[in-house]
Amino acid sequence: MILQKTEKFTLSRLNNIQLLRDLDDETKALMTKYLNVESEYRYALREMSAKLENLDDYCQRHFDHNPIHHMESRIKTPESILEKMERRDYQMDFDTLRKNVYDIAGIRVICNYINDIYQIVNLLCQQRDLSIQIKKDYIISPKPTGYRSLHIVFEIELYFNNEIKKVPVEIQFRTIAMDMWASLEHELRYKSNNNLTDDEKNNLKSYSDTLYNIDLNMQRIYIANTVGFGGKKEDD
Ligand code: 0O2
Repeated sequence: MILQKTEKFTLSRLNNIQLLRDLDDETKALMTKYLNVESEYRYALREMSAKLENLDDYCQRHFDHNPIHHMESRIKTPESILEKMERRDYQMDFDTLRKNVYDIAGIRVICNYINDIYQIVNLLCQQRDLSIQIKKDYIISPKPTGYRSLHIVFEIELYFNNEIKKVPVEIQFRTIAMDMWASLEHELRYKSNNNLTDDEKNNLKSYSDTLYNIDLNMQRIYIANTVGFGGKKEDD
């Protein structure tokens, strides 16, 4: 299984009848609405994850190469959604949530090589029920911290009872090296209470550049020795 599910459905325990019984009617209605909205993002996450797994399987069969090393997915917790809405000073209603928060359903796709990332995105773009809503390429233009990843919010069409809904899913694509850097940097920043010294910040940035060069060099070796997906063409 390449999909490591890390979904935490904090509110799912509210499905517990005992808990629901204790709530007043207004809160109960609000919770039910929230769970309904959240379920749409969960369906979208599942469909998107299946598409990615299928693409990886297809590439394995036809090109003898798995572009995806592994995936992680999660539904943003209600606490985290509220924190983001407060931080951005949004109105606290479901309409504003739907229109402004794109990362309620999130997937991190860790690829072997940089080219794998762009090949997978190309293959996804050919699928008619998907469209790109937002694209931020922090691989080509890394953040000042050194953070590298390709962030894409895809809208996926979901079929409900006589209704088609477009639901956003944010995918962060990165290589194994970029993922290693991002998770350690995130932890270091957290441990230092966001108080890393300038030297430490500069070092982290230069480690990110070094890892990027390693990514490029490993990819060169892969291309030189591979025919097919991401490698040399048959007539090269
Ligand atoms: P989580 O739990 O990872 O989702 P915002 O979402 O408001 O923070 P924006 O502009 O919508 O900001 O999104 P952006 O900056 O394109 O991407 C935000 C996510 O990218 C972050 O999610 C991180 O996962 C990752 N990220 C961005 N910059 C850095 C960085 O410098 N270092 C590391 N390690 N990760 C980064 P969240 O919101 O932190 O939470």
